[in-house]
Amino acid sequence: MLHKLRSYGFNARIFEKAPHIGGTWYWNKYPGARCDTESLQYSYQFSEELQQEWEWSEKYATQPEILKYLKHVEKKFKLSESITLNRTITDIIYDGKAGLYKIRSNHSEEYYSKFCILASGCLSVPIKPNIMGVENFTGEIFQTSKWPDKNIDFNNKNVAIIGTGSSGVHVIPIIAEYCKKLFVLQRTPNYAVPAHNRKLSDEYVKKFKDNYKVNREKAKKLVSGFLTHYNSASALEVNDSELKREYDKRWEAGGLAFLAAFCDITYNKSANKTATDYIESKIKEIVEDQEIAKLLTPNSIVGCKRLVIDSNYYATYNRKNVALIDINQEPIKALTEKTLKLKNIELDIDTLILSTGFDAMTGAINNINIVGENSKTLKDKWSSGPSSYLGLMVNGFPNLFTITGPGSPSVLTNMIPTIEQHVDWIAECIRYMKKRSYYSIEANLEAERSWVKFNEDSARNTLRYECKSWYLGSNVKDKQRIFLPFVGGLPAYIKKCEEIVKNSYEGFRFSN
Ligand code: NA7
Repeated sequence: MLHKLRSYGFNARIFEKAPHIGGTWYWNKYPGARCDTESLQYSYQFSEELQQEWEWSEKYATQPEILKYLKHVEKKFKLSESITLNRTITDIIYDGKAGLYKIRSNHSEEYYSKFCILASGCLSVPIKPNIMGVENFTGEIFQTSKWPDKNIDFNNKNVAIIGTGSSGVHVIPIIAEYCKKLFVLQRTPNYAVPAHNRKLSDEYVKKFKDNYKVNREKAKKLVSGFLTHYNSASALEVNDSELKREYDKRWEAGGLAFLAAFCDITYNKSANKTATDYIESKIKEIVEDQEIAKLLTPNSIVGCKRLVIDSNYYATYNRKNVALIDINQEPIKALTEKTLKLKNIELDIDTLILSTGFDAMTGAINNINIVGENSKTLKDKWSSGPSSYLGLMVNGFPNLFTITGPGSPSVLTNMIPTIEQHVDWIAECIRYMKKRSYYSIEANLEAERSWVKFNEDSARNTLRYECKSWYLGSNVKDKQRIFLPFVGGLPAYIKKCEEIVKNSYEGFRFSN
């Protein structure tokens, strides 16, 4: 965004809470942290030179490699001079008379800006459980989402981990290799399919890079925004051997493309059951102890929660030093100096790891006191659930944009191209305003309401409401249940954004 605005001749500055750039890829530096989207696609496309010169080493990049890439981008485009690190923005207050936002930081600084763009992340506010007696614990507690910048020695340590989402599934097999004993405290099992991560071959990279532009264009026409083969056949129309052949192929290839094995997996319960039956048979096959296999089996809808991409997760439960504990049977009671007390068991532990998720999509925005027209706060406006036109702007908050805000495809798609689409849209909008001497832009209430309703109705036509997930806000106490990302896929969303622009920014109003 900064690079784009600068290239259009605007003044811009980034404020970043962390002491380092990188966002998600700075904070989540736990062992095993890796992207679940292929590295050649999980990267910027705004510069052909950048995408040609950067060399990804693996199919799924590790956190350190992505952070290195982001630092390279920062250096290449000389961004650091316009980035202020270690700044938490506390208030963003609209002054209608001046037509400016007053932006305050935790360093008691005040800045004034005509436009304000929130790029505060979809998964950037971690949540953690309240465990009684936590202050008495003499061991160490780590959160995957706030992992310290140092090597942690797990040798000879008894470790407990809470949370078996993507982060937990990534970190568990790695720590299990080093620690004395690993207790995995599971509340809900997740479906995981293998990553089959590998070094990228020179031939593969060359072929992909030779066709980068074409590949990117093709990806934009797919619902997820990443290039993969979407099978147009229904899971209910093929016979058992065809079904198995397709799932075997997807399992062997690895990755999120498993959900594209058939066109109706995410829409039709019976079709979905063919996929869950397949994964469940794999769990039974991999995990030796069938009682543990049963505990790891979700008996749910695959793709309702985020599908987890794993490396060696299920096989880790065949290790003698790993124990799986169902906290529905054995709820966590308290921490003492050296133990984690469950209902009937006491675990002697040195280290506790929390991988308990995030207040997704609205957490970071709601952490800022954002005040719009008529002194109305965004938090108040969103008290019965977030509403936004396209996940880009909110009525009552002129000149305030969100990148991948609630109501945008964001987390259901390949994040980087999705972010770039927002960046382009916002930059073009500001340039359009400048050319016409418009001072402000604001989303119309009606357009906003109908977009929220459209997304909510669309989500209810899928299987997304069949489970509790952070997509719905159900992992945060008292958070309104609304389907947060746009479910209609990237092509439909891009088309809508383009049509709006063609129709002189339909659904927005400008003023001068
Ligand atoms: P997730 O996917 O939200 O997973 C969090 C996990 O923590 C999940 O298994 C939760 O169980 C569990 N959890 C949360 N709170 C508790 C408490 N209080 N007690 C026990 N267990 C708890 O977060 P991740 O960081 O793994 O992944 C987030 C995204 O990052 C992921 O989807 C990818 O897009 C990358 P629950 O299912 O709520 O019962």
